[in-house]
Amino acid sequence: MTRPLARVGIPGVPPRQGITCPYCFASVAPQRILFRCRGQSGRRQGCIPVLDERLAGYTGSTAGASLPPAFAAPGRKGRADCPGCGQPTGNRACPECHNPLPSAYCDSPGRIVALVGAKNAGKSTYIAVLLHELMNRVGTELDASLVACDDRTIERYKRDFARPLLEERRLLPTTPSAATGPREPLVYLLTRTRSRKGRFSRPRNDSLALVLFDTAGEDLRSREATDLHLRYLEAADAVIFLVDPLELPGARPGVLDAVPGPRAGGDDPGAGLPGGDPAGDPLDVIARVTEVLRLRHGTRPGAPLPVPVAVALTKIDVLRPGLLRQSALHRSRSGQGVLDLDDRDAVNAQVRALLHDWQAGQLDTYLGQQYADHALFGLSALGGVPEEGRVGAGGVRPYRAEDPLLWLLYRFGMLDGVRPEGT
Ligand SMILES: Nc1nc2c(ncn2[C@@H]2O[C@H](COP(=O)(O)OP(=O)(O)O)[C@@H](O)[C@H]2O)c(=O)[nH]1
Ligand SMILES: [Mg+2]
Ligand SMILES: [Zn+2]
Ligand SMILES: [Zn+2]
Repeated sequence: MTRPLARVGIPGVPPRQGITCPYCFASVAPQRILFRCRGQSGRRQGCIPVLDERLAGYTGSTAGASLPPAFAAPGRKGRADCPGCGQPTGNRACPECHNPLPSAYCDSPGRIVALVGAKNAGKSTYIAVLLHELMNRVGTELDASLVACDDRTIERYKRDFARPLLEERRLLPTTPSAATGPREPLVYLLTRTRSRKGRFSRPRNDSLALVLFDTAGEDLRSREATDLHLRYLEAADAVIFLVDPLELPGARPGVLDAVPGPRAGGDDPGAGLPGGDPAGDPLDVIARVTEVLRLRHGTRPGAPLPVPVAVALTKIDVLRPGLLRQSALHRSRSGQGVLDLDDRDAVNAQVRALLHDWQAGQLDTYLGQQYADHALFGLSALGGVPEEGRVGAGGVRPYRAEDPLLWLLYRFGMLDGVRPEGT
């Protein structure tokens, strides 16, 4: 049976109207987006920095919140003159939280991709590796740039993700719950320039806002999940859902002997207990996310949600080699800057078969009932089983980590799909 995702030329998901701030998720009409003075620099005249209380309120700190003033103005072609100093500026800011909005994001409504998963599913590790891949190998392959939208994102990515995991090869610490500290997303803009067919067409830039919350599992569990997390999910145009195969009891026989049981040795009180923590059950977490998405889309209970969902089994390096040998998941992607739809179908079918073998077919059935479009993936961020809190001897060797994102780019019309066999 052909699933919708396998068809070439399916219409893309329609873009939303107006702009959703990727920091506070307010929906903002384009004419309400603020400008921010560029300030003084070298010989350029401009306003001096002052504390931006709105921004400080959002970040929970005055550090980095002293900036030249933000102001409302009609603007022309994305520019306006600062009422304070008279200098022109093209810098934009959200009228609600005063975070910077990249002008490319203001020009073409970007899409927001949200990443979710239970505690220990591998989110932090995946974020570290996916961003690194997009900034390097995959970015080159796609001819795409990945740019952090603010300085805090740059600093936090380095300090909390790249340096410990990729440089020092230490596993990342458990993400604290949002209740214990302010959490804000890492916000990136992924931009691809694509030439268009036709004599008079100019190349077009397509951009995607990658908004990555390293959500602690508890934040999705509790009914009183923080407001920001709910808005994050409600605003999502697509969801990447990470599932740890070690949380699926039926998968145990397929797991290498060297790999400890669910959450063994972790700081979770339920660590190592058979069945782990019921609230971390992947189907439960997906169901909670689905409830939130239904609030926004207001669809009838039975009607499928239009949000594309990529569901990825993480840590597939823990599976016995025999399980993957000569299979789609064992092959590498061709890496041609396109989505290979034959490969996509094969991986989707294999992951579906694995889920059914593991008595987790319900997961697939549920997704099929709830979402108009879901796709299954298998990936490994580390590429090998970690040992004693550290990345394995070979270093970080991600495997198919970018696949879910490539599929979403394809669904958004930002990446071509091909069938190499020419069917
Ligand atoms: N074998 C293997 N283990 C992984 C991989 N990614 C994460 N892990 C393990 O899963 C644990 C939890 O990962 P983490 O990213 O902190 O999960 P989070 O709670 O969802 O943010 C890590 O400490 C690693 O032990 C992977 O690609 N392969
Ligand atoms: Mg984490
Ligand atoms: Zn000024
Ligand atoms: Zn905002």
